[in-house]
Amino acid sequence: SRLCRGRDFQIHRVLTAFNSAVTGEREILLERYLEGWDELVKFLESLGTVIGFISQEVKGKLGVVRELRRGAPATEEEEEGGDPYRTLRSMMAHELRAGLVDFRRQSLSGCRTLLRLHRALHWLQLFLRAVGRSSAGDSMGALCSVAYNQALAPYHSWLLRQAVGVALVALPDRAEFFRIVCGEEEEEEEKGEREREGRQLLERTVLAITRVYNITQEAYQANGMLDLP
Ligand code: 1Q0
Repeated sequence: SRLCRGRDFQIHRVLTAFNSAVTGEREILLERYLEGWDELVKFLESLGTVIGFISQEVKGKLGVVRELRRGAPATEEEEEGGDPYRTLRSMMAHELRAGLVDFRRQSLSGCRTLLRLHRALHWLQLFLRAVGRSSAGDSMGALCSVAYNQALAPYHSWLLRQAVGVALVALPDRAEFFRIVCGEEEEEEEKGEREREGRQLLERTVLAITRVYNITQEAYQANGMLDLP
């Protein structure tokens, strides 16, 4: 069932990954960033087949960045730092230097690929914040689509927006959502406690994601890469 597969997902792993993705020098460690997404994919996969095309899309993007990373030997100038895909900024510098970033057409760069994940992280930030503030009976689909319309829809075709609208109808209700986030409650009386814990964890996760999002946004802005095709 949905719940059994959902047990695999651990929100604290999302929190840990995104927290440890940021270094003291405000660098984003790509491996940690991708690990945060790996955990989010588990959540998506627990939602079943209608959402399937969304988790396929995310897995595809993660695969592209990892593939580029595997295939990129450090150039001489980069030798010192080793892996050019270690951090977001080193990836940007490396891909710009290697001429991999195309500002006019679609290309297969880590920069344009991660930009898609970055926009999706904006959606997630808005959505989770709304979930944290929601009350019993609120529709997850509605919260989701408000965030979607703000953060992602402007970058999607009309056809895709319709498909997303259909997929959102299949979202679990709020109670099940919190069950996935907090784990299953054994006793009815523990429910309130679980929800408080869940909300707290959600809040900390939103903060971690927001920090990663803001630093990433600055880096894209500084390189004039916010609109990469
Ligand atoms: C929880 C429900 C998820 C609802 C997802 C909202 C809408 C997502 C729409 C995704 C459409 C994907 C189809 C392909 C789109 C691409 O064309 C597009 C652009 O790429 P490109 O190469 O064509 O230029 N790709 C994207 O825009 C990437 C979008 C990925 C969206 C992924 C969002 C899913 C995030 C999921 C994490 C959910 C965890 C929530 C709960 C955590 C626990 C508290």
